[in-house]
Amino acid sequence: MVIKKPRIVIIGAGMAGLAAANKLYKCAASKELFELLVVEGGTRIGGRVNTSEFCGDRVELGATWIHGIGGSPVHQIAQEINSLESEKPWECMDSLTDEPVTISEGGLILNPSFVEPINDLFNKLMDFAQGKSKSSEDGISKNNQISFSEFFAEFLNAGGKGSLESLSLGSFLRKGLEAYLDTKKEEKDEAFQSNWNSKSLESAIFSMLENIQREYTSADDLNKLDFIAESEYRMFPGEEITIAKGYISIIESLASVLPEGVIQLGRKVSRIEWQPADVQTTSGMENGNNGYVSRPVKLQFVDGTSISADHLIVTVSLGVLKHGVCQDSCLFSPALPNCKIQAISRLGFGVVNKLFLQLNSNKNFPFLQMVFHQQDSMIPWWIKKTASLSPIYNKSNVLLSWFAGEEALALEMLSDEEVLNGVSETISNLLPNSQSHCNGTVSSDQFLNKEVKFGKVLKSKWGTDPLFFGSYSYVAVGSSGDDLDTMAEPLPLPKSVVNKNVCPLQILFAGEATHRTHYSTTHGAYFSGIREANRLLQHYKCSNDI
Ligand SMILES: Cc1cc2nc3c(=O)[nH]c(=O)nc-3n(C[C@H](O)[C@H](O)[C@H](O)COP(=O)(O)OP(=O)(O)OC[C@H]3O[C@@H](n4cnc5c(N)ncnc54)[C@H](O)[C@@H]3O)c2cc1C
Ligand SMILES: *[C@@H]1O[C@H](CO)[C@@H](O)[C@H](O)[C@H]1NC(C)=O
Ligand SMILES: *[C@@H]1O[C@H](CO)[C@@H](O)[C@H](O)[C@H]1NC(C)=O
Ligand SMILES: CC(=O)N[C@H]1CO[C@H](CO)[C@@H](O)[C@@H]1O
Repeated sequence: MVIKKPRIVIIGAGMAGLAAANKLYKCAASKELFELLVVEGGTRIGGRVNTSEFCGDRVELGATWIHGIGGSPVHQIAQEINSLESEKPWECMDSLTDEPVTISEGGLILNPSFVEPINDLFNKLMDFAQGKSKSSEDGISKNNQISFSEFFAEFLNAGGKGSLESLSLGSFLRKGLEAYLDTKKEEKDEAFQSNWNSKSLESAIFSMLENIQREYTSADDLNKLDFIAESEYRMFPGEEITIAKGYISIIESLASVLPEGVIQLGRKVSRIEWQPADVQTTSGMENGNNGYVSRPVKLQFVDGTSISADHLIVTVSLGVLKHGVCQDSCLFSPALPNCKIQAISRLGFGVVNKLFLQLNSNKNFPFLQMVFHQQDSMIPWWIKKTASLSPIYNKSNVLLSWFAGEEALALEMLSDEEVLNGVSETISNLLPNSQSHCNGTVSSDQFLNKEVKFGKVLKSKWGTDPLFFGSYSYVAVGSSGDDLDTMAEPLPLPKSVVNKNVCPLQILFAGEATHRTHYSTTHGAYFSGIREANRLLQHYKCSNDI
């Protein structure tokens, strides 16, 4: 009698899928216990990890940073495989340690002493939102005696906003700025050149900082970010660093334990059939005397082929799920339970893209922070919410900018020529006139008044790629951390598995958007993959200590 081993299929060879496969495979007993398969729709492994090369430098088109090295499993792997050093130049962003040069539209170079207080204000507001400082000692500005708790109480009372439930990070930040500017009302509103006065300039610097936050979160508009969830998000302590041998080295390390053939590329799943409690069919579910066990899950691929599985781990992005459950082409049959559909549609999934430019002229391009007019700007709209343009390491001739939201999506549609024209226009607006300095002196003129010429262009395209439909998830106003937990629940939902005939754990969910406190990151994806692997290992009582 032939008893087939349980077959586990994982959809997606990104961080979550490969972490799960690695864990399942490494559990010694599982080699005997399971048949394991990873099906990937793309032609490469890595998913949103996409290390590439540009002008001889190693660059990341997707995941870039290890967000805090203390306790990060990604950092641990990077150390183990010696990935933090490299002969070949990489996107190490050490120029970040240099003082940024902040220039506003029209060519006004801003003295750090002018930028610093706004930076301070912004950081304190963010610390408060993230629950790092609830103490009333932290005034919103050193000079002003407003305490955060007072400010916050006032803020909640104002405008009938009352309930925390619908509070967005964006409106909280803006109120903070208003409160700050109000306390400075007495001071003379100095007029500077290029249609700036101190208030509009402070406000524009604040916007630049908000735009950095848009890139961190992928939220097109900070008013869409849930305020409460902000304090649930966890960061690892310690430095934030990039990976010298590339993020892909982590992925390759996870994949390296899997025997050939386990990962199948170019296998895009078009339909997932499963057997929830209420449409239970009896055919072949019993382990009959013929030894044949029919598997409850069936996968159909775009090329018309199909495969069955006992357990499926779905790691596709929230963007793919949003398309899969809400549009006419339904990925799941029967449809997912309503609570899942609700969570998928409520949670946010935004677009973040990176733009790399080859610099053909002067190699001393600064770490440039760009402050633009909110209205009446001369800058192309898709650049106006970009906060910085900087070399990827000291004196590199590769420059990098990050884009978020609508602007990031627009970037994907632009031709290289349109991108170069827009950036050149912006640079010549900022740089050539930069002789007069707002309140102070300028440290270095070496990069000024020199012609800036660009060569090649490389950009990511996460928004339009149908294997992703975006970059990473965020907790949108109207959703909550509970939705992230709902995302992680296996199917059939445990409460419906009362009937002995229903196969448990048919569809499991991993991926960054299933992690309540580390969503949006590679380590969140990693943890989620391990979590689902453990769920199956426990189910099969496979010893877990490796
Ligand atoms: C521009 C950018 C910058 C980022 N920066 C950072 C950073 O600095 N630090 C950080 O920690 N994180 C960062 N992230 C986030 C990080 O990359 C992701 O959170 C993480 O890689 C997600 O892994 P995952 O396994 O959950 O999903 P994915 O990597 O998306 O893996 C899912 C896989 O499923 C495949 N797939 C999709 N649909 C199908 C289908 N129908 N059939 C078969 N296969 C399918 C996809 O091709 C993909 O390979 C960034 C992401 C982007 C886009
Ligand atoms: C980068 O170069 C500048 C001068 O060109 C130097 O002052 C600075 O220390 C360098 N930074 C690093 C991290 O090497
Ligand atoms: C991944 O990188 C390659 C270049 O190496 C690029 O062509 C591709 O568009 C990138 N994928 C996405 C989604 O940006
Ligand atoms: C040169 C100059 O005017 N410097 C002033 C810049 O602003 C700070 C406070 O914001 C003053 O202390 C400096 O005197």
